[in-house]
Amino acid sequence: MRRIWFATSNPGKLAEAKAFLAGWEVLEAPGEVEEDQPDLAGNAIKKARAAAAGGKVFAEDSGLEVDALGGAPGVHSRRYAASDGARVARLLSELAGVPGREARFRAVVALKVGEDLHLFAGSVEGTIATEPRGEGGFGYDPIFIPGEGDGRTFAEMSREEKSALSHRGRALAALAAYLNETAEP
Ligand code: ITT
Repeated sequence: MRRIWFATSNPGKLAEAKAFLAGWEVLEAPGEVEEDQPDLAGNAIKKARAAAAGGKVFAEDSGLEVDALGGAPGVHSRRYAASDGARVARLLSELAGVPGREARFRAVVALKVGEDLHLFAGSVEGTIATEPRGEGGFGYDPIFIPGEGDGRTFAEMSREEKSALSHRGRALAALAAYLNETAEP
């Protein structure tokens, strides 16, 4: 099977990517870096470059932008608090009493092939729920309601349902199309 490395330490992201890249063996590449770049693309490139893997390797950086908070937590989504539960709690408390709960997830995938880099982006518009709902997914999924869905949060959907609408699903679909077009049989 064709092989590709994913430089991530997030098991939720890895599971989503494996489901997308059918026909590819997706291996987790070790390598933690400081995510100190000003935007998602910069961090994704930094993670892909730092990965201890040869051949094809990709990394992804993602974040949740809340309009009423001026786009926060955005590129700082992981550093917003120490755990998924604490991140969700902080966001809900920042939004208490604030009118307007529009938000979007964004993801940028950086694929490194030798010295070449290719970027694939995806986003999904939605709103922030007033309380967490659902057990699936990870991160902010229990409070994100995609606008193109049926009112359920991402955490109330199956992985397939989430990926059909999500920022990462869109970026991964573009990555998969590129890989399948360019890889040798
Ligand atoms: P890496 O090892 O791949 O860097 P990470 O968890 O550190 O994994 P990021 O630096 O890209 O990932 O941080 C993105 C954060 O944004 C992530 O920890 C979640 O809190 C949140 N996030 C990203 N995508 C999400 C999704 O699909 N659902 C819910 N939360 C998400």
